[in-house]
Amino acid sequence: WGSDNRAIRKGKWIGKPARRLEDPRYLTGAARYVADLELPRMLHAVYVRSPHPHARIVSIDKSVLPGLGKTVFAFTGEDLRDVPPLIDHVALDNLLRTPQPVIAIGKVRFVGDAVAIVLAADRYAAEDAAELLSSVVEYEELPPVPNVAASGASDAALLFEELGTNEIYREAITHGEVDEAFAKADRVFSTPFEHNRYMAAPMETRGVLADYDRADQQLTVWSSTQMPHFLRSVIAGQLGLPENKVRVIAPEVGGGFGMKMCTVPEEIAIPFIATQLGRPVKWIEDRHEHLIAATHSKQQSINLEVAVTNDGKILGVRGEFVGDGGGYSFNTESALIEPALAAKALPGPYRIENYREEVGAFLTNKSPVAAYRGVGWTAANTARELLFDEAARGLGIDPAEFRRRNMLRSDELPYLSCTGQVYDSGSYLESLDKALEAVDYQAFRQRQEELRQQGRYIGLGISSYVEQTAWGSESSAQAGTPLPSHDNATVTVDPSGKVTVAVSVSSHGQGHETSLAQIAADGLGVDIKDVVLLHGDTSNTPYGLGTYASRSAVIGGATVARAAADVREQILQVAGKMLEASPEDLVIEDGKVSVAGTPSRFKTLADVAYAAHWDSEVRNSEPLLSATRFYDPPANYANGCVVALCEVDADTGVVTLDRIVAVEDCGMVINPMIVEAQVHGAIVQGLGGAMLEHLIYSDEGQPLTTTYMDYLVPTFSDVPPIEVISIETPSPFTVGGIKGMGEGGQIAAPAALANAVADALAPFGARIEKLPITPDYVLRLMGKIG
Ligand code: MCN
Ligand code: SMO
Repeated sequence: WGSDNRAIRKGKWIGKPARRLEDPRYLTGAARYVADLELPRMLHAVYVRSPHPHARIVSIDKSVLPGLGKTVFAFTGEDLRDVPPLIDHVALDNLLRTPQPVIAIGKVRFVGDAVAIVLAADRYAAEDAAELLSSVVEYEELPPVPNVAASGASDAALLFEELGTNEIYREAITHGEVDEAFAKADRVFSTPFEHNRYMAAPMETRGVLADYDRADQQLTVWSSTQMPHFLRSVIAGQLGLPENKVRVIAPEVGGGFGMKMCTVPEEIAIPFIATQLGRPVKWIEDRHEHLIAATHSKQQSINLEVAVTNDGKILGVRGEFVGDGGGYSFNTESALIEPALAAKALPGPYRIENYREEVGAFLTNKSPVAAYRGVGWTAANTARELLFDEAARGLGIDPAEFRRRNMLRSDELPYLSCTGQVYDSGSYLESLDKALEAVDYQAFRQRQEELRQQGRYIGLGISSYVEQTAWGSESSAQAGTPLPSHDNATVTVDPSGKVTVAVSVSSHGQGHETSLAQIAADGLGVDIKDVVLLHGDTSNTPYGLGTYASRSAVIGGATVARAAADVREQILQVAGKMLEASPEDLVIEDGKVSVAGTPSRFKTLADVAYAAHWDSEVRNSEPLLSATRFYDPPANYANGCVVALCEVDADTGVVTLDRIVAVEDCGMVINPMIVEAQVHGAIVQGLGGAMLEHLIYSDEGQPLTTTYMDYLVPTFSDVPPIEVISIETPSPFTVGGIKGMGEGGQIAAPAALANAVADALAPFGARIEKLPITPDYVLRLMGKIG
C-alpha cells in the first residue's frame, strides 16, 4: 500500500479538528429528511399492525372502508403475495431460516407485525381508515411465546410450524484445552447475565417515500437508510426490476445506529405499492409504532465461567450465549447477530487461549432483533468485565492488576485470538494505565475507604475493550457472519478546479462531509470548503455497502485517498506540460501547482483544470480529471478503556454518575473533534442501556414500554462530564494506519458503569446479573427490598 500510505498522512487538514461542514444546515433546521419531502399526488401510508403477539389472521374485510379504490386504498399480505419474503444472508448451513413476508400472510408473530397498509391523500384520512380496518381484522389467537424459556419448552407453540422447533441455531466450538484448563484451576468464577432488550431509538424514526414513473418505468425510493446501494439491490431483486431502473436516495438521515442497516419490510412494501398505484407513497413511522415495530436489539443471556489461578492468571473461559431473536430471524445478519458476535468477541484484549463458546438462538413473539451500535460486543464486554471484577474481588487482587496480568502487550501484536480474530496493533495496557492515571486511582481507593466509614458508597468501574472496526470481507468473516463487501469512491476535479467526491459510504450524522473532505483536500492540495461530498444517492455515487460497523473512516478514507492520488497524477501531467517541468518536480498546495523549490513558478489548480478540459495541447489522453478506486480492508481493531465513577444513595438506590473517562485508540485520527464527539455519543447510548432503557414485554407477550414515558432514553441531566483521551497506534494493515471507532463507547460504557455500581456495593456482597441498573434493582442488591 506504499503510495496509498503517502496519500493519507497528517497534513494541512488530516489530523485537525476542522469544524463540521454539515452542521449549519442541521443547526438552522434547513436539513431535509424523508418526512419533509412532498410530491404531487402523493398518498400517505399508515400501517395496520397486530395487537396480538401470536395469532392466525382469519379475515381482513377491506370492504368496510368508504371510498375503497377511489380515495382510500388498502393492501394486505395476500395482495403482496408475489413479493418474495425477506431472508437473512448469513452463510451458515445449520441456521434455520424464517422467511418474513413484507406484510404478514396467514399469521402474525409479534405485537406490531404488519397486517395491512392503508393509504389516503392525507395522514388524517389514512389514520382513520387504518383504525377502521384494524377494528375488523379477525384473528384466532395462538399461545404467546414471550421469552426464551417459554420458547424452548417442549410444549411451546411454534412460531414457524414447518421448522418443528423455535430454536433456530445451536453450535458449540472449543478452542484449545478447555476441560484441562478448568481441571487445573485454583478457582472458578461464574455469572449468569441477562442483557436487556433495548433499541437504537434514533431521533428520526424510520420513513420511506417511493415514486414510480410509469413513463420510463423508473422507481425512486427515498429511505432513511444507512446502505443505499445494498437497499437498491434488495428492492430490485424483490420487485423483479433491473437495478438501473431503481434509484435509492438516503436524504438527511437523523441517526441510524445500526437500526437502519440492511432492509426493513417497509422498504419493500411501500415501493411495491407505489408501482401498483402509479402514485407516490410516503410512510413516516410514529414513535409509538417505532417502539413496538422497529427492530429491537441487544437482548441475550450469557452464562460465563472463568478458570483462574490464585495469583489471577486466566486459564480458560466457558461461555454460553443465547439470543432472543423475536418473531423472525431478521435479515440483518439473522437472530445470531447478538449471540454469535458476542461469542467471537468475548476474549477482548486478553490472552485467552482455552475457550469454549456455545451459541444458541430462539424465536419469541417479540419485535425482531437486529443491529444496534456495538452489536453483540456490548453484551460480551459487559459480561466479561463484570466477571473479571468478580474474580478479582474473590481472589483479593485489585481489578486493574487482574486485568494487567492477563492483557495482551503491544509487543505481542499482531495476535491471532483463539476465535480467529487478528488483532493488528493496539495499546491495551497503556489505555488502562492512562485512564486510571486520569482519575487518580490510588487517591480514589483511599477516599472510597474513608467514605464507607461514613456510610457513603462510591464506586469505580473499569472496562477495557477492543472494537473490531471497518468491516470489509475479512472482518465480517472473522466475526462469524461472512458478508463479502467492498466500497468505492470517485474523485473528480471540474473545469473550474473545484473538487467533487462521490462515496459509497453514507453519512447519517458521523460528519463524513467534513472528515472525508479533509482527506481529499490534503490529497489534492485544496481547502476543504472547495470539496463537495456526494453520498447517499445511488444515481451519483459508485456502488458499495454503505455505513455500518465503523467502516467509513478506514474504507471511505482509503477510497477517497486512492482516487485523489490518481487524480493528482492526472493534474501533475497537465501542469508539467504547462510549466515545462517534470511532473515529479511539482507540488500542489493551497490550490496552486508549483515547481518544488521555486514557488513563483506556478499555475493555479483552476488554470490547470481548465486547460485539462479545454486545451488540446496539454490535455491527457483521457481528458477528465477523475478516478474511481476501491477498498476492502484487512480486519483491524481499535481499543481503549472506559472508567466510570459513581455514588450510590443507600436510602433510595439512586446511582449518581460523577465522571467518565474514556481512552480511545483508533489509530491515525482524521478529525479529533469528530472522534471525541463520537465517543461522547456512544458512551451516552451505552449509559442509556446500562441505567435506563428497557423494552419490557408482559408474560402474555404484550409490549409495556410503548411511549417515552415508560421507555427512558437518557437526557442531558443524566449525563456526567465525559473526558476523552486519545492514543494513536496506527494499524500496520490499513491505508494510513486508520482504524474505525464509531462504536467503542457503547461497547465499553455499560461495563464501566455496572462495575462502578458493583464496586460501590461491594460491602453488600452485591453482584450485578442484569441491566438496566434501576433504583429498585440497587435496593434489591443491597438487601433492602425483597
Ligand atoms: N474518524 C476519524 N478518525 C478515525 C476514525 C474515525 O476522524 N481514525 C471519524 C470518521 O471520519 C467519521 C467518524 O469519526 O466522521 C466515525 O467514523 P467510523 O468509526 O469510520 O464510523 P462510520 O463513519 O462508519 O459510522 C458508523 C458508526 C456506527 S457502526 C454506528 S452504529 C453509529 C456511529 O457510527 N451510528 C451513528 N456513530 C453515529 N453517529 C451518528 N451521529 N449517527 C449514527 O447513526
Ligand atoms: S450497529 Mo453500526 O451501524 O454497525
